[in-house]
Amino acid sequence: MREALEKIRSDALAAIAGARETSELEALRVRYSGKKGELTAILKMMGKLSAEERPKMGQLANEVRAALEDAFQSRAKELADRAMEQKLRAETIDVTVPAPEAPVGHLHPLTIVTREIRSIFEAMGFETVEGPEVETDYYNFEALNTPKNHPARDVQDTLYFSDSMLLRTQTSSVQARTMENRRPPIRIIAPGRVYRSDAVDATHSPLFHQIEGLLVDEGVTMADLKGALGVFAKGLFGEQTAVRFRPHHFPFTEPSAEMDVSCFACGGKGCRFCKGEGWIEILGCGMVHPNVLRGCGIDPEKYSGFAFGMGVERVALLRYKIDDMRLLYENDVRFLEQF
Ligand code: 2NM
Repeated sequence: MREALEKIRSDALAAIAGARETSELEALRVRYSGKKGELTAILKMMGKLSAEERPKMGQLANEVRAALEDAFQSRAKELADRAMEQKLRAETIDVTVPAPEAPVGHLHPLTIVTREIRSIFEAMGFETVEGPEVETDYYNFEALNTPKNHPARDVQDTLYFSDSMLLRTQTSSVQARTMENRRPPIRIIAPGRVYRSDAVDATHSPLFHQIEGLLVDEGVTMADLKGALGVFAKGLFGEQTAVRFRPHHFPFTEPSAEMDVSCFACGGKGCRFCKGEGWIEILGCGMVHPNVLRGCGIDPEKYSGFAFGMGVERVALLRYKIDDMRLLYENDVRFLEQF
């Protein structure tokens, strides 16, 4: 029996030390220490021993059982530790790895330019107002001193729904509505979509965007117009920008002018960009016609004002040196993601 116990001890300890899995270890426990295990079988035979042998064998058997129990426990702990270590290693997260870059959208160049122009005028105290794109003949033309026979009213240029309803051709209609509803001082800009009966090409589109501005108060003169628009030009194209005004004609302003800015590509020397001129036309402007003020309920004897209007597409094309307006409407991501 001694040999049998010793053999169980050395076999079991070796097997336990070699167990690679918890399940393997559990099988060994059943094999040696389980109810029908090898060690258990020997313990059951104790009763058959002589009174002299029994205590010695009993002691040895207890030693073996305790040794196996220890070995099972420490091996089980080793295996559990190793499994945990492997799991941790497999699940390690390197928090210093840079996250994959999320794709971000881009502002449309027209949005960028519109916001820039708005913020320059808002810094000068102008408030942004909006109005309907489907307009009446009255606000789009009549209130703006544009007579019935004026060429701008021609169906060649204007998109009509009926004799009296149309798609606005300019955002001045918003300003006529504002003058009717408010008393001076008035300082507003009106950005928005406008429509013309034009075919699409590199510089034309039946839908485009305008920003028009209006300032009405007592004692407003052409000097105020030149000052405000000079500040605007420097704000948009840089401090070195010079402006010049050329006489022009609009039905809603008198006198009227077009404003040029010194070429921001060559600084005024003349280049491919300004076609050798040194100047680039940027907007139309003028002193609000007394008929317009009167028609909107503002006394032209007491008040005067200046107004201006510009195409946002034109400014964006110049600003970003884009040579075809259609690029602004195609929404090709390869174009848009450059802004
Ligand atoms: C322009 C050029 C000159 C203009 C006039 C008005 C109003 F409503 F006050 F009469 N708003 N905008 C104006 C003046 C617009 O665009 C080229």
